[in-house]
Amino acid sequence: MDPPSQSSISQNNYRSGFVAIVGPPNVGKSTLINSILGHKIAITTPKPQTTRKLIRGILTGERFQIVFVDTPGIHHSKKMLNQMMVKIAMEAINDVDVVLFVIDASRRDRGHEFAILDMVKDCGKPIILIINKIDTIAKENILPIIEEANNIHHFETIIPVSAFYGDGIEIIIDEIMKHLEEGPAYYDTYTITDQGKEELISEIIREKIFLLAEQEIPYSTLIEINELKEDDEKISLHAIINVEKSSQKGILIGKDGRFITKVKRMAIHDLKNIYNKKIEMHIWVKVMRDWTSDERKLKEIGLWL
Ligand SMILES: Nc1nc2c(ncn2[C@@H]2O[C@H](COP(=O)(O)OP(=O)(O)O)[C@@H](O)[C@H]2O)c(=O)[nH]1
Ligand SMILES: [Mg+2]
Repeated sequence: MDPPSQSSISQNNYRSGFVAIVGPPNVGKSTLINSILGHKIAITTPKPQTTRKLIRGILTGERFQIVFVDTPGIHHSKKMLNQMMVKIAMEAINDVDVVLFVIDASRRDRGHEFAILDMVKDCGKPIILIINKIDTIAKENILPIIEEANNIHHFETIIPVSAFYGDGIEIIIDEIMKHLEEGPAYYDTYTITDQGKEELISEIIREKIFLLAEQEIPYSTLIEINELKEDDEKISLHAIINVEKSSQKGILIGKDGRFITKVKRMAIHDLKNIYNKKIEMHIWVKVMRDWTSDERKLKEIGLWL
């Protein structure tokens, strides 16, 4: 069957809108967008401040299109790069119809999460509270979290989910639908993300560095993809991994290049699955001194508002 044309789907009560996924770092925002879409478009790691930019994921149904926006975690930080990431997340709220505020059920203390909510709650948009990671707690402990949340803010609704296991995801979609107005499809029906291939590939490499490297190294990496070539069977590319200091460069390459080889192997493994093609990757590690506190550099790479 041919896909419906743009003009035919914008008629007949077709609904569409934008939804921001916001919250503190590490609560599972990126896992949630991947779970909703059924595709990995955003990287996820056990470490905070993984997501740097806005990532759009598009869910298209028979009669609707929802554009989800994954955002960097909102937190307090003195670092210039982190402050920019928070600003990017806060600004994203202005452009959406619905906000999903995500918290982590496994945390014992809600104080921090509710302090972040305080920064968001007067945005004038309907806010749906998502209590994520319910797989990590006993069922009877969910209700007290809901009660606590109800005392803090009047949410449109509160939905307990496990983004990791895909529990509760359909309920989120149903709730969002209640807030969507009639509107056109903004993206063609087969698009699932607005990220270019270069962006997604550099994110996958960054994810592997987050998973393998210690401490500040993943936060100091900036990846550029060059010479991307693709045919029916193969994708080939050059990746430049920039770090802030030469000591970091040494660690990232590793003894006899072992560390970087592992990063490369893991990234290739994922990319093969994503694109169903052979991947040929050349990696270089370079030093771009102190780029995370360099206004000019941040502007150049679009991490500046
Ligand atoms: N147990 C469990 N872990 C989760 C769930 N959702 C996310 N995580 C984990 O929480 C960590 C942070 O997830 P991520 O999506 O990167 O969080 P973000 O910083 O809010 O985008 C990762 O290790 C995820 O695997 C969930 O529903 N259950
Ligand atoms: Mg994230």
